[in-house]
Amino acid sequence: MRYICLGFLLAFTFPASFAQERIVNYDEDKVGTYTLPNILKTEDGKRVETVKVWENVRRPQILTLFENEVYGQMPQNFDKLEFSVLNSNEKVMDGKAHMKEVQIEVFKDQESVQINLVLFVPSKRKGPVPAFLLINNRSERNTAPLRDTISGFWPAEIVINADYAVAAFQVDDAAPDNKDTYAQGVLNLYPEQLQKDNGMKAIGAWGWAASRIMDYFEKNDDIDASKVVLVGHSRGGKASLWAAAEDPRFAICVSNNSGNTGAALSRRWFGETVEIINTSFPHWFNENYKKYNDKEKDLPVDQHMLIGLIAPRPVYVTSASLDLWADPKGTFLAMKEAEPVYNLYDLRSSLPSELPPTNTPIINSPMGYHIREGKHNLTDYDWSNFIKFADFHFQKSEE
Ligand code: GTR
Repeated sequence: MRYICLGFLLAFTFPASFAQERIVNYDEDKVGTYTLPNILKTEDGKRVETVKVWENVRRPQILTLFENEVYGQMPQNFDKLEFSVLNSNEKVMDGKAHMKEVQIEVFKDQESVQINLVLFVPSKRKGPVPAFLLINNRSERNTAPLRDTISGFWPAEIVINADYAVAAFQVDDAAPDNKDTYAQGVLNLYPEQLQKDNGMKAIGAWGWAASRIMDYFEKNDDIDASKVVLVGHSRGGKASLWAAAEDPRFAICVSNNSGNTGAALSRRWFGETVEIINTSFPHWFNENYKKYNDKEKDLPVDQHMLIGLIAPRPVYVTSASLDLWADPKGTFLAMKEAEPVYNLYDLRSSLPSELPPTNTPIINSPMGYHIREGKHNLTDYDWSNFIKFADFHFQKSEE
């Protein structure tokens, strides 16, 4: 194996099981050179110069590559959707918000799956409001409807004070985050996916669930479904990118500290690698993706192309300075490499040419980014920038 040692970092930056078995590269000098697949060249070798060719030819090619080789298919057929309000309280957060717990049940053939949504809507709204939706990959305590726990992972009060609705669902409702049980959820509706090398797995199921919540938002008069910001952290941030790539109804995508097979370039081979992620989490990506273990250079895509699939919609990506496992530099470079797609739409990003200093967010731009000082996490600081980014884009579009 070709792992390189930087011993003292290992104990702090990646899971202990891997520290014992594998050595990970954290040395910028060892990254070497790599060639990314050309985001603007069609499979028959033509350069993409117009939005039309991008949307009709290249974008579908890239989406299919990600489905077949990385995240799996995302079937959208089902028999019916039912929404039930399980709990509602019109006066929470000192009267500032209306809380609802909603169960979204999706039926197909003889099966169904239930996705539970926690939703707060600002009381002083005059009409439908824009909303933030978090894919919650951590404990449900972070999204407590009673607000008996308050954490930076989902600071609902801050979002309500900024006049947005704020919602969250727990990934386990869609696919338990476990290699033995991930199929007990959305995949009950699509058992054939389990037989395919390009079949959906957990991250695809989480993205699918986000789309069903969008179906609900479209029917909810309190929510402006044309202004929904999808947020995910880490493995949830991989899912937010994938969901926004698959479902153009998400107006803005936020991917926080998403790292390998999220917003970071795989070919840099810095921090977590494709082999490591596929070995630790065999239930996240499709079977075909395992062909690329230790063979990143054979991938027909890299992660800048996932970001490019979100264009022309605004995308906000973050890193944390101590989170080398998720490769901050490779994350920023993936954003830069996706810029040409935004340029096709005449959208110019304000991203600098090099990784910006910590805590200097780039907000007024179709592609936003910050590297927060500190460790791998989702915090009030991150959310305050997501809100600024949404304010910038939503207010601008109303002018
Ligand atoms: C790590 C994993 C990362 C990231 C992270 C998380 O163990 O290696 O890819 O997703 O978990 O979700 O916090």
